[in-house]
Amino acid sequence: MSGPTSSHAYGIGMIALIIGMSASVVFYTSFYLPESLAKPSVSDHILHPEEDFIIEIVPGAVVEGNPNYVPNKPVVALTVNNKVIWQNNDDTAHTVTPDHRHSDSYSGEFGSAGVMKPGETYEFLFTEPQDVPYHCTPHPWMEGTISVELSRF
Ligand SMILES: [Cu+2]
Repeated sequence: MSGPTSSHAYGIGMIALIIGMSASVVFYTSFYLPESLAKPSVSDHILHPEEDFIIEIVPGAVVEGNPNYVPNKPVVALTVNNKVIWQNNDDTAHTVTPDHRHSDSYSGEFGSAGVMKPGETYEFLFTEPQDVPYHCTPHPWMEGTISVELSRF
């Protein structure tokens, strides 16, 4: 007589186990995961600075000794001009590649993906103070540094 009872208990146990597992999956995907993947909260003024800052890769930049990234060592300020756009005005493809792997905690990895062809741009939103020395992969004599500081106001 104990046969049916124990298999009944076994069935209920299995159902409880399945419900428990589904509940943890739902909890994990809808609460835990989004929380851990969420980007740090950044002030709206930093996400939408007053103006863009343009660094031009000037015509003739490919020739060693010529100016290349212009301006070459600018300082930009958070909330003012922390969105930086590199614009390739040369007739050769170039890159913007950090000297050492570098990332911004909001925007992620810094550096152009592959080359920027003539006329193309690469933009990056800096959200925290940092100094990033960078260069061009095909033309390592092309070097620049971008510095990001807190706004004084
Ligand atoms: Cu180059």
